[in-house]
Amino acid sequence: MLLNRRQFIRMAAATFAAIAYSPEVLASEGDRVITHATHMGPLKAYVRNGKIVKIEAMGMDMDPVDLLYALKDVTYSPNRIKHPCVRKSYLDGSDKRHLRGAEEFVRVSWDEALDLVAESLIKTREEYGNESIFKTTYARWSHPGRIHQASSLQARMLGLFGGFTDIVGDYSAGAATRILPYVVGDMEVYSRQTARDVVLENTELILMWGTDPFKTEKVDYHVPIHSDFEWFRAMRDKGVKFVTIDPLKSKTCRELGSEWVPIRAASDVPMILAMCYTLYIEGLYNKEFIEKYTVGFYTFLKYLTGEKDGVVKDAAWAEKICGVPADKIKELARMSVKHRTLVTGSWACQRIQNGEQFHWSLVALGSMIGQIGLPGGGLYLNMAYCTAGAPYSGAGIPIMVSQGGNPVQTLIPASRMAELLLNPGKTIEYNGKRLTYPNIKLIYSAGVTPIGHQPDVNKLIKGVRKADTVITHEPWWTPTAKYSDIVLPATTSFERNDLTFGSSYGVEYVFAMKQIISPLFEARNDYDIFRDLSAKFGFEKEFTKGRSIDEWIEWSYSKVRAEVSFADFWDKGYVHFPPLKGSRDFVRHADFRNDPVKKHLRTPSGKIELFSEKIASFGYRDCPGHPAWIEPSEGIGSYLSRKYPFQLISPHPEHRLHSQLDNSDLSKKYKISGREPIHINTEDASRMGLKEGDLVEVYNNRGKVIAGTHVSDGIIKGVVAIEEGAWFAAEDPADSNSRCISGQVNVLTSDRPTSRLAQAISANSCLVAIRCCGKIKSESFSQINYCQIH
Ligand SMILES: Nc1nc2c(c(=O)[nH]1)N[C@H]1C(S)=C(S)[C@@H](COP(=O)(O)OP(=O)(O)OC[C@H]3O[C@@H](n4cnc5c(=O)[nH]c(N)nc54)[C@H](O)[C@@H]3O)O[C@H]1N2
Ligand SMILES: Nc1nc2c(c(=O)[nH]1)N[C@H]1C(S)=C(S)[C@@H](COP(=O)(O)OP(=O)(O)OC[C@H]3O[C@@H](n4cnc5c(=O)[nH]c(N)nc54)[C@H](O)[C@@H]3O)O[C@H]1N2
Ligand SMILES: [Mo]
Repeated sequence: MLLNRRQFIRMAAATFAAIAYSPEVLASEGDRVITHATHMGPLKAYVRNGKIVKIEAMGMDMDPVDLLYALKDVTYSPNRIKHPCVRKSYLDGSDKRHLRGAEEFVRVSWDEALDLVAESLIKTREEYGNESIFKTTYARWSHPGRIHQASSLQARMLGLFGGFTDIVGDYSAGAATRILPYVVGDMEVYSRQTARDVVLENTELILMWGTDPFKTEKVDYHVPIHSDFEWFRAMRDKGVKFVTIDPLKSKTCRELGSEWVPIRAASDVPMILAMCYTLYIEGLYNKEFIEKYTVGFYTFLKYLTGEKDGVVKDAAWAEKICGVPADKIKELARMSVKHRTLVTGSWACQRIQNGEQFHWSLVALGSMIGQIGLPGGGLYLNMAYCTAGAPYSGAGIPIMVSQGGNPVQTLIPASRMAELLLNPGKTIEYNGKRLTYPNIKLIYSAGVTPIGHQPDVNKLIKGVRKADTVITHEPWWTPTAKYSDIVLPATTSFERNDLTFGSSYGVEYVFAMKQIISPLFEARNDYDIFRDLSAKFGFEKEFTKGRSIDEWIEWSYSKVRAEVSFADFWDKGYVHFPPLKGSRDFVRHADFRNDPVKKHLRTPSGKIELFSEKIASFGYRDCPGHPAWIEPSEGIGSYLSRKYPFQLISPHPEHRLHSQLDNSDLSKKYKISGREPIHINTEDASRMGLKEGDLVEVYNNRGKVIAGTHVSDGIIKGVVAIEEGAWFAAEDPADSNSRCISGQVNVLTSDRPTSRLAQAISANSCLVAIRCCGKIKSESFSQINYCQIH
């Protein structure tokens, strides 16, 4: 049945109100209690008459978070996709692809939908080859299970189908993960870090560029048990000094009572270089460390002192760019060598133009301080993600259904989706190689939301509207689903059995993720969808290996080094693993410090490279052979800043997991008149006549969004912040440059890559202006939460 838009909105609003405003139901005796585990924590669900009435954190969760409870209302959200749907003109063959996102959908049967998916894949393969099929998934944030991992299952099916164009690198730390292997022989930002106990015992000072663990460790790539918060509080209580260098006074800064050093966005490199210069000119740096463990210092020094380019990288020079007073920069440099000091930096700081230089500069500073490899000193390049200092259990993790091989070798850097779609045949440089964009004809998303995570949404939509076919598996009518042709309703994690582990680095637990409720409406598991497609293509056996889902789960558990039988594990819902002996004593780089010859780093020289011949040999102007400050084209003082005076950053959302939970009740806690808040400094706001709660239009040459003003002293002047992840909602979906009325920040961000080296996302280098938003088409507001279709 196809409801008209008005009918649907009325119906959806009624259902939503019933769910949203019902008081929290108390557990009663007859309820079934079922355990599950999620990116937000392990939980117990109380089920009455087949419906979840209450979610409770499990006891091992040391600090349960609000996100966990919101999982209940999104399960029953009115914007669940109820049936397989196909965009009208795709189905009738008139192919008005320019109307993607603006046209109604028609409900079809599962058979019809899967036939259409299979036909489009076969047609694309026959006419253009497998390279023309683009799998958009690069991260795995849809759910933490080891079996129902949409991205791996999708790759498994498409690999057997002959392959697909895939993504290389990631969004999280795309620049760092490319440059650090040349510099320290490891991606470093994903590696195990010095054990918490060692830090608690030894560290005196922690310099945190942008790090906000009290926010970002609310979630885990697997299952968080939130044990880091206690560690940070113990350090605070012991008197460890924290310094937070961040345009925003972060949640962590407030929790820990850190010293807040406000800094302009995307300008940490000058500050860090000036600290290096201070250590050099004042003779405070650790010469023995530099001699014994690094190469290239003297080349770097020529740059630092201005011998190379005539610019002395001193604190006065840095202050002009980053806004941190020169005296503060010098004071922090001096302090860093007087104490046992950890240097940390968030990944946000490298999501900027030339973001590679952030981490390279930090390594240079850490080397000059000279405490790398000492207990509680040196670098800690992951302090805010998945508890990288947790003691490790050695349990062995449940194995994942493998994604299998991909016969197509074409890999496109994660940030390049719009460019790829718009410029087939274009060649780009990437990490010492050259890549040519294939001609993408079919876009396939499962467990990911590109119209959400990708920068420059309007440009992306132009690209998406070029493709022949766009397929999406989703539980909800997300923007990515709305801009598709074939939409397949996927089950949520609560509607299927699976297993996983937590925390990511500690592996203290293996969790059963038991099915809590029956699939809602016509939703099906991604696994079953890909299995059925495999059957149509004649490789079902290869896809399933003859296993049912329950058999996969048991097989996966068999790789865990547990003494508990599968049946007992499943019955109890989890197995706990104590830390391995010695894992509480781990010191990052201690072996290298103790024996730099035998335990050399995996760099060409075996040492830390402050000058890299390899990088220099690429000849990239945007990534020279040593750490350097490169004037951004979109930054403070750039030509564009005259027109767009505010720097806009897009931190990760405190009350969402990216876009997930945007449709939950939790959003009422922070949205302003239903829009994403824009954080603006009190003086900036008063100068512009803005007050708390005002709706404004934030705009630049890429797009316009409506946001709700949040006035704050906790943000530096000249910088504004909108958290990433609000669901995109076009004021006029037929217009590909339409204003976004929900405040999706990526309408404003640029898809300019960090540099030729990493080609990574640079979303935090973004300039905008703010003005009155005028009249907003009233009816369109309801699109934010309610899909007007089917
Ligand atoms: N401006 C800006 N943009 C950013 C960032 C930034 O800092 N600034 N950060 C970036 C980073 S680091 C990341 S990792 C990305 C994250 O980008 P994404 O991984 O795309 O973000 P999510 O919103 O988590 O998307 C997961 C999607 O999977 C869906 N889903 C959930 N369960 C299932 C399931 O069982 N099956 C299927 N088929 N789908 C399911 C959810 O509804 C959701 O739409 O965002 C990036 N974007
Ligand atoms: N609640 C929640 N937690 C998450 C996620 C989520 O979506 N929600 N996403 C997860 C994922 S996929 C990732 S990759 C990590 C991301 O982790 P991060 O990249 O560390 O997270 P962000 O929130 O982008 O940034 C952290 C801090 O850096 C600051 N910052 C931004 N730009 C600059 C800058 O130019 N200089 C300085 N000095 N500071 C700056 C921000 O204001 C913020 O306080 O978080 C993970 N944790
Ligand atoms: Mo990420």
